[in-house]
Amino acid sequence: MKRSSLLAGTAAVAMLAGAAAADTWRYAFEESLQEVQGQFAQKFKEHVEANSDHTVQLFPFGTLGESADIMEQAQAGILQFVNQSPGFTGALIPEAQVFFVPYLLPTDQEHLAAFYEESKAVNEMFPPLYEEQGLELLVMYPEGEVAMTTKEPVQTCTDLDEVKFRVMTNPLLVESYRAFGATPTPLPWGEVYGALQTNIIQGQENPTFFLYSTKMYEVTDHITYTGHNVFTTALMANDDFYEGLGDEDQQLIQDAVEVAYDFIVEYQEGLAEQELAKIKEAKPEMTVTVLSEEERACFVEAAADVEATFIEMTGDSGAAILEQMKADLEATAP
Ligand code: 6CS
Repeated sequence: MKRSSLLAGTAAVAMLAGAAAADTWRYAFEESLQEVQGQFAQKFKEHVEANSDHTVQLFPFGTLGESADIMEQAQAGILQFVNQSPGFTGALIPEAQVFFVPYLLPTDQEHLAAFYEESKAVNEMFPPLYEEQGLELLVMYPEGEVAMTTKEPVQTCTDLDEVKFRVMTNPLLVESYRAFGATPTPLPWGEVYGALQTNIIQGQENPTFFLYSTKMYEVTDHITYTGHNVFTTALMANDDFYEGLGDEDQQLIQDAVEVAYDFIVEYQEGLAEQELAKIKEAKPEMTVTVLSEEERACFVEAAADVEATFIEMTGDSGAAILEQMKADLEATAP
């Protein structure tokens, strides 16, 4: 081959390699750009784009369907990244339902931040389980304590009698609300506002910022903090995509995740209080109740049954994760 055509060929290969290196990565999440998952995603994008030629294309809630749809798309490799909470992933990875054992996670934000970062259960035991589903688990992070919003006041478990309570499509979450005395009704998020409006359901749970941003106060009248859980979420990559990347790109992703994690922990300081004040301003008649220890007793009692159900559902694998999580929580306690 002539030297000139060899050089032209080399240049073409370099160009192609360059083109392949400057990819567009599609990243979907379950919330809007202004909500916690959206803030995390924007930080991730910012870091990737500032430190490489890649572009991250963000798909907020609704642009590609419901949570179940974006998970399917990520597993199929149509999306490179998906942020989905174990509230939905638990239907795919039974052990991920551990995040719905009531009163397992603390509500203290500092403790939580250290837990997700350092937990052996989260960072070593869960990744192989996600891998079996074609997913690289990149990080888990908290979105705040969940509160119930209902049409009637809730002071104790019996107040949930006959209440059709919306839960994410997660079998253990269904069992939790059954144990709390309600009639659990699993629904995708997109149906919740309408179902409350038409009285198909009479309650739902979510972190405070989400109660404000999604206007849950328009279709419910009472907010109750039982302290039974914190909303956990997770960022995953399609495993084939991730494994096919070079070391440099894998490191770039790990760094972007770390930057976004630190950012989102700080971002949420005081967020619940701030968003609750906005709810009160928008609807002064909304009642806000923090249950006392005595009032929580029946929810705490129910938690033991839910934990037993979790172990029944997941066997030795789930039991080992639960035990490790408890040890990790103890080790990271302030
Ligand atoms: O309840 C849900 O389904 C939704 N909650 C939050 C806080 N984020 C996304 C999720 O789909």
